[in-house]
Amino acid sequence: TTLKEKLLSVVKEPSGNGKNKITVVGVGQVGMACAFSILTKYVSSDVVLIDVMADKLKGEMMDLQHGSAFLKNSRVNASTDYTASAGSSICIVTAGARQREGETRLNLVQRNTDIFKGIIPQLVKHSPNCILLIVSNPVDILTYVAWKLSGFPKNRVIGSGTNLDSGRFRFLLSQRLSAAPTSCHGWIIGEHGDTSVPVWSGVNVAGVRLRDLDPKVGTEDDPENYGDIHKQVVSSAYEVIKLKGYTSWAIGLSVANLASAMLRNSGQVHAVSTMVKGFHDIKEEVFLSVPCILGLDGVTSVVQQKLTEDEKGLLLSSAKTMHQVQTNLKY
Ligand code: 6V0
Repeated sequence: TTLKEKLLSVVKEPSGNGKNKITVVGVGQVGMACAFSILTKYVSSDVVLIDVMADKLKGEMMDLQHGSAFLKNSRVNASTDYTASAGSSICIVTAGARQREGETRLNLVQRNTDIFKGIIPQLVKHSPNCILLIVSNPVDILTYVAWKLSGFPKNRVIGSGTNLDSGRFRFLLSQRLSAAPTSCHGWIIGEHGDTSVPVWSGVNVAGVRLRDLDPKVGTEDDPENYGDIHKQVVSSAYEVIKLKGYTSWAIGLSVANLASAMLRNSGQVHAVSTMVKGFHDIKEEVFLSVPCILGLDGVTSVVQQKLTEDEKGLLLSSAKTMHQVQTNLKY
C-alpha cells in the first residue's frame, strides 16, 4: 500500500469535468489576461490552456498552478492537444496575430481566418455543446468565421465585441462626471474598434439622460466636447499598443465578465457581437455588437434599442464594411 492509500479510502473516483470548465486557446497577452481574470474572479475552477507553442504553454500553466494555493481549489491544465479541452462549457479563442503599431484590426483578417481553420473544428469536436467566445481580431468578422466553421446555432457563437468599448466609454465618462463607471450607463454598439457607434441617445446616470439635459451632448456642436470620449474609445487600443505593445488587462476582465454572465445563467445584458441580420434593418449576415441577454445558452435575446437615424446609419455602414470583407475571405 502506498502512503496515499494509507491516508485515503476511495469511495468513488472523482468525475473528470465540472460544469464550469473553460478552455482558453492562445496563451499570449490576451489569453493569459483572460485566464488570470477568470481564475481570480472565481468564474471557473477548471481552466484549460491550449496553444501551439509548447514551452510557453507549459510555463504559463506551471506559473498559474503555483498560484493555486492562493485561489479556491482551481485546476489549471494545458496541452497542445485539443482532447484536453473536452467537455468545456465555454471555449474562448484568443489565438492569432495581433495588430502591429498603426495596423488596423481588419488587416489581420485572412491571417487569423487561416489560424481559425485549425482551431474551431477541434473545439467543436471535443466540446460539441460549448459556447464559442471569440476574442481574436478583427473580432466581428472572426466570430462570423467561427460560426461558419463550427456549424453551431447563432446563440452559441459570440464575439467579445463592444463589451470592452462600452467599458472604456463608461470609465472615461466616469472621469468627466466623478461618478463610478458602474453607475455611468452608456452603450457602444456595432463594430469593435474603428467604426463603433456610441448610443448617445441613451447615455444616463440614474436614469437621467444626458441628452435631456443638453440635446447637443455627443454631437459636433457640443461646447463641452463630450463626443471626444468616443473618439478616445476608438483610439484607446492604438494608444495602449503604442505605449506598452499590446492590450491585455481590460480585455481579460471584460471576457471574464462575459464568461461569468453565461456560466451563472445570469441574464445580464452585455454588448456582444452576435448575428444581427434583421435588426435595425441590417440585411447582411454579419456579426456586430448589440445589447444581448446572456445565459447558459449564450445569447438568449437581443435588446431592441431605439436608435436615432444617425446611429442607425452608422450601424448599417459598419454592416456593409463587414460584409464586404467577409465576401473576400478565402476558406
Ligand atoms: P499574442 O501575445 O501574440 O498571442 C497570440 C497567441 O496565439 C500566441 O501565444 C500564439 O502562439 C497563439 N497561436 C497562434 N496560432 C495558434 C494556433 N494555430 N493555435 C493555438 N494558438 C495559436 O497576441 P495577443 O494575446 O496580444 O492578442 C491575441 C488576439 O487578441 C489578437 O488577434 C488581438 O488583436 C486580439 N485582441 C482582441 C481584443 C478584443 O477586444 N477583441 C482586444 C485585444 C487584443
